[in-house]
Amino acid sequence: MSHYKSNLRDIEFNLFELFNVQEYLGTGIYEEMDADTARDILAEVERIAREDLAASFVDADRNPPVFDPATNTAPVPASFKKSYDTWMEAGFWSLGVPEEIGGTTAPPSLVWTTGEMILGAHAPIWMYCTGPFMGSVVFKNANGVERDIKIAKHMVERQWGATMVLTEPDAGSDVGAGKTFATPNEDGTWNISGVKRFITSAESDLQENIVHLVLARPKGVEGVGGPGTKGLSLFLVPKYHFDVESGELTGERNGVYVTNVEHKMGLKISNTCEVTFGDPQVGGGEPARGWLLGEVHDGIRQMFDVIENARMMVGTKAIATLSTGYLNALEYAKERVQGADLTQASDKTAPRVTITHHPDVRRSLMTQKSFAEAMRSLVVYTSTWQDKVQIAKAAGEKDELAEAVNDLLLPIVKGYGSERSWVLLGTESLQTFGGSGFLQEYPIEQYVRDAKIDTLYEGTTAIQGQDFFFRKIVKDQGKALGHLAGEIKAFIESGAGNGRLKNERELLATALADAEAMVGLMINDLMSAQDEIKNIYKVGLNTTRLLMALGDVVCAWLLLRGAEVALEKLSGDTADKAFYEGKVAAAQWFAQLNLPRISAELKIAQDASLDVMELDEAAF
Ligand code: ST9
Repeated sequence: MSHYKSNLRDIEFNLFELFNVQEYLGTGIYEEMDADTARDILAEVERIAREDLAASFVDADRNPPVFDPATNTAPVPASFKKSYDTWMEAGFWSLGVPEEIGGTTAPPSLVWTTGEMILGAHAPIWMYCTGPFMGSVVFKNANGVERDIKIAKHMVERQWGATMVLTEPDAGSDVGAGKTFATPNEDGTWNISGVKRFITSAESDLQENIVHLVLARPKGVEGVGGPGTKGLSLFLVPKYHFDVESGELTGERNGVYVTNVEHKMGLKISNTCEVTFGDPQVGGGEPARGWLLGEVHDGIRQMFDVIENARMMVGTKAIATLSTGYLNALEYAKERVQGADLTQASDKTAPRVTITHHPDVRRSLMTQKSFAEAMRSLVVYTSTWQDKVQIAKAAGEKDELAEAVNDLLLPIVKGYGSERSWVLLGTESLQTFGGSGFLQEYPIEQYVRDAKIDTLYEGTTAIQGQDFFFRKIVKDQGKALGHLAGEIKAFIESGAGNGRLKNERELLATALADAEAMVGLMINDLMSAQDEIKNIYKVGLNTTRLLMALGDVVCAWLLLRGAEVALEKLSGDTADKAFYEGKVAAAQWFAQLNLPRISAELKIAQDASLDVMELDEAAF
């Protein structure tokens, strides 16, 4: 039986009942992708995810790749290869990749909802198969250079692997501290030298070739390669050399070798590699040759095309895992008989009941359900803004508002989504199983181990909090936040829910006002830092708090919007009564339990003092 429990009903609710994507599916650039086609794709992906991709979930964890230093290889187990091949043969990986390089036009809202199911069933399959997606980034940044467009096409058509190569042993969050450098050759290629760390999918036996997208500092050219991220350029460095015209491998190895594979807490099938470039002592000692993509010093901007997509992926992965964790916990709770109903607790002869009868188990299950469904809505809502960006782009326009709102939401999806999911998986989903949750007999312990990384890679939660405040609010001059707050206020004032959601709309109004006050407070602290620089620490003490608080506000709002739709359905004839009642209950639960806490968070933010920063290190 599959470990993976999908929630296709709720995915379709979000797409077609809440956000109404059918209004633009089947039209314009999505002419070939109407709502029926999208539903068929979702149903087939759900089947493949549950039956084929989930099949190798346990084996891949128990028998992870072993690094062989003699050959610099780390092959994956046969079970995983079978799942991977099934996914590649199904062809849905091409959704969202531009048609010009061999992909299939699809709205991001469809890409991320199919993505939820792959990521929930077996995330590393998605992570190993992102070569064609990275081909899109190469295509986008090729600046019309034929060579790079051809490389992008080979990446798609030949289904090569690809990696994002930023991190170094001493340059993690601080990418600009990277020392890997690149020197130009006369033939237009560059030689890359250095050691990178924590590189996902840099080695496996799944693809014929891997193209590494490497940030390095150009050297030996006057005036380039300065310090920080702005001195970095992006290079395409293949594992094997190939003929650029045909894509055929030449048989020559490039001097880029995996020199270690990390031993990790979870997500073990996903090879996390140390990669050494151009070291004469490593492999055959060949130079690591690559091509510069676009212009020098554009590397960090180009790499953020990858990072933004990867941050969305990580948040979606975490949330997908919470959803299947909850549904596994629910199934167990419905069957597990333990103890008497609390109203009969003193009667030792009272019948024993399933644990769903116990108040604390109901509290836990509804907490899991409400967060899983809230954050799914957050992912789908965010992806509908990406749809708008894509539609405008296809019309030769730029939807600046959609770009800014998407940018604002990304750290919430990634930072808030991963934190809430990982904590709830450990404290609630696993806990529902009692001691059995600690056993490998059930999937939850692996979910917990596999989901922890989501708060760490692609920018830790601290980085997400800083990005959210300094870049997405302050640098944006509050435009996207102002728009979002405006939408939430319109909902609060709308009378949505016909009286049934009155209390929750009031809770939302207070929480939004508190979150806005927190933003105001932090902006004041930031301004005052111009006179007293240490006040910047007060901002730094609150960035993660603000991210989590606004995440709660946005999630509550999205659930309440869903509840409004559900109440409308319940007012007529519906065969789906339990589903819609569940939507209303989850929204009310989320609002009642989480929104009042934002007032306390504001108070904590207001009371932030510099004491902790002034404390001697020795006192810690
Ligand atoms: C990793 C791998 O963790 C994990 C698993 C990967 C799984 C693989 C799967 C990948 C799938 C991906 C497929 C892709 C396909 C795409 C398809 C598309 C259809 N937003 O603030 P400044 C830029 S890898 C956008 O001064 P610092 C911007 O250009 C490791 N851009 O930064 C800016 O210039 P300007 C992950 C942003 O102080 C410039 O950077 N590592 C954003 O120099 C400088 O900005 C990390 O994530 C943004 N949010 O450097 C690093 N932010 O201002 C975490 C910055 O002129 N660290 N830019 O516009 C950080 O993010 C740091 O904040 C820092 C700071 C490095 C940016």
